[in-house]
Amino acid sequence: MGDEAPAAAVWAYDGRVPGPVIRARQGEPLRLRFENGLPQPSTIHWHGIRIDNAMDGVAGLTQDVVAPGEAFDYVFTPPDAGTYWYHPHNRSWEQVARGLYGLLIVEERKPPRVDQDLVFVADDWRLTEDGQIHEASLGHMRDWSHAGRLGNWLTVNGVSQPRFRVRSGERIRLRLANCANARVLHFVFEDHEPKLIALDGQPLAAPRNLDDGRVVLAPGQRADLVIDMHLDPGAKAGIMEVSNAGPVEVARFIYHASEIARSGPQPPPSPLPANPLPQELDLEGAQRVEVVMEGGAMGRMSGARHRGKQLSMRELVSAGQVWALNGTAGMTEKPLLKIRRGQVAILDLINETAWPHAMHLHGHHFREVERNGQRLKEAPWRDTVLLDIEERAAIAFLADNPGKWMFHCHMLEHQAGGMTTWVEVT
Ligand SMILES: [Cu+2]
Repeated sequence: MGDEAPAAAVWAYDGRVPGPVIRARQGEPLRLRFENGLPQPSTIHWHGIRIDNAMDGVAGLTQDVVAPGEAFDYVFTPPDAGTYWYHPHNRSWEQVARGLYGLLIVEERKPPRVDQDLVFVADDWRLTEDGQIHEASLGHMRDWSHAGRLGNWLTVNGVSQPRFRVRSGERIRLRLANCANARVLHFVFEDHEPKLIALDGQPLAAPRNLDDGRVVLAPGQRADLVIDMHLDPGAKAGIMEVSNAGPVEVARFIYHASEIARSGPQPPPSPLPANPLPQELDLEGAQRVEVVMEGGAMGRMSGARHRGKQLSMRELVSAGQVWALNGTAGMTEKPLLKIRRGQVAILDLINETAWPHAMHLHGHHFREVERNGQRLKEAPWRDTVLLDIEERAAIAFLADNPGKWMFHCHMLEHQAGGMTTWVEVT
């Protein structure tokens, strides 16, 4: 990757990719007007916000599409502080690929003290040789039935290899988000030891070191880090993406040549203030449902229901459907789970496919309570969970937000290709 790539023609919020960083305050109403200047209907989904259902932005489930030339007012009060993001929830596989996404930061009432609060919004673009969005492959079934639309050009904050200017001795907060359609990103920080303080917007009980020295983000996931810039003035250090054969530098810290913010080590970072999530989940009394994930290339699926009809694999493919949850491709009339408000739900996710998937629940955060048969205790709160090939995970959440909530793969081609369902909290 060089710096010479021409700017690609994109679809953008307020003319920018990523869209503007929206800063909100925890517990204070936010009012946003979406005016659709696209050639297609769209909506905006506020990913990770435990939002009023009517504001969740899911075309066909929580609202009608916003036609070209029309507008929609999103008004909601974010209950949780943290790092969230927004993107269309109509033809997301195309609209996100074209550049429609941005960060939504909900500030803590008492933010932790850092010298810089920086964003790191990653994307994986598929570009043509002359640096334009590869349009011919949008909607390509081969992508849909395999890993999704993987790109050939990684950007951070909309550019290739941005420089983050820092001073020796500074403490920074770095908010990472994976806004790629389908690629799972693995970041490694040269010569620095980040502490993880939040995942998917939700604070960890205690800051901790990175597992295997890397941040792994599936599409849709976020991580907040605190990094102490302990190198000498004039130093440089790369941030590498290492999911491919060799590491690729995607961004770089550049230390000021002479300025020193402070010298000597700093005390370890404190945990972020907790958000108003449940203290405990009563798993004994939970309503439990299996979610069998099937389909895709090299899968065992021979057919599935789609729009009320049992279809063969061939018929499914011609309907653009290649994945299924519990034997159904695409949305069902009835929810996967109907649950009374205040009850705990457990979803047993069983990945019977030859591909990883990033399952995203709307309107709630959940805790993973089992992974491949192993019980987990006090796992971090998340809104998106990555399951590797043939993995199983059980996730639990308190169904405290009434409405109709999507549950789908956030590899956007998998979602569009059938891996989508919903739960209803009554
Ligand atoms: Cu998937």
